[in-house]
Amino acid sequence: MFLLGKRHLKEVFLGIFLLFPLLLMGQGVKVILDTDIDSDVDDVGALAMLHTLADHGRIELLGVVVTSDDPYAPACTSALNTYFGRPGLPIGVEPGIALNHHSRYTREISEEYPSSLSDYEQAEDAVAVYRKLLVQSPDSSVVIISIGHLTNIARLLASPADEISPLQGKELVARKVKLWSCMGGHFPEGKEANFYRPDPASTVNSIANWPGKVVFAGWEIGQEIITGGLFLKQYLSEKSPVWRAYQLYNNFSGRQSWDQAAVLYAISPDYWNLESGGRVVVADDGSNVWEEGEDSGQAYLKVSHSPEELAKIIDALMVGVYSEGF
Ligand SMILES: [Ca+2]
Repeated sequence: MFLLGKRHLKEVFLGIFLLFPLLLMGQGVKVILDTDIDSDVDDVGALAMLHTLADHGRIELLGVVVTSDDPYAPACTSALNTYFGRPGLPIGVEPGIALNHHSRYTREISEEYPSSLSDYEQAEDAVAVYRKLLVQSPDSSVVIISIGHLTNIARLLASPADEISPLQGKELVARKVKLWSCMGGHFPEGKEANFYRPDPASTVNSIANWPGKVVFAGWEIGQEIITGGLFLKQYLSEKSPVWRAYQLYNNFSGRQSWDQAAVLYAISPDYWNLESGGRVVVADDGSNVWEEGEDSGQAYLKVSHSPEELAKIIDALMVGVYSEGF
């Protein structure tokens, strides 16, 4: 397969497309990504998918909230956005926190590629970015995809009325957001990093105060979907920062797709079944359990397609191949 040319690549993918029905959730859905783009590389894959989807009009990428204490994470994000032709995309951070470099790729990406942010302090407050992007959007039009810990979502929900909007954060979310697709938790019960590290109180607060629909892509979903391996190495330009990030991370050994699952669900919900009728209960240590009961607006993903099939779609979107059948 890896000896095929790019023309043959498209034929391979056309074969995949026929396996799937049209699963359009509506063109041009407005997306805000909230990412801890630092310790793992699946955040890079998720952001690459969103740029591919935006390039084809499937989504409108409004901005990226960087929920990370890595000093190079915002500039790395900006470098990726710049590479994909969106240098002016708003980027928010949590201001004033202690920074700690712990990534295998953020520094390199931020130094080797042009970006419109030079350092962490140059980025706007994530709460202001969230509030501005929500205010500018029609009611019930925004999908928030979170693929990191929930510090900035908790800050948004707790934010007071200000010069951006007379609405308090929770009211603003209730009015503007139609879906929160959250990579987090382990279902039906367990302990997963986005929920417990480093800020489990934000998980408890975010989930308790979220006023709308939330769907969790638990650890067990992305764990089985391996992407970013030799396929990406072969079919992505070596000049791409996505290629470079995966090279630096594990030299194309393949990686789980926890974050990309939350992206794929947000645009094509029919790739999974939903378990609803109940709610997630998060303990103070960030561990979680699904408690069956009345519909709460919460649900979690359950497998309905093979991980290998989903991996092909995710890999395709990560290297820029798109079909409306996705
Ligand atoms: Ca992540």
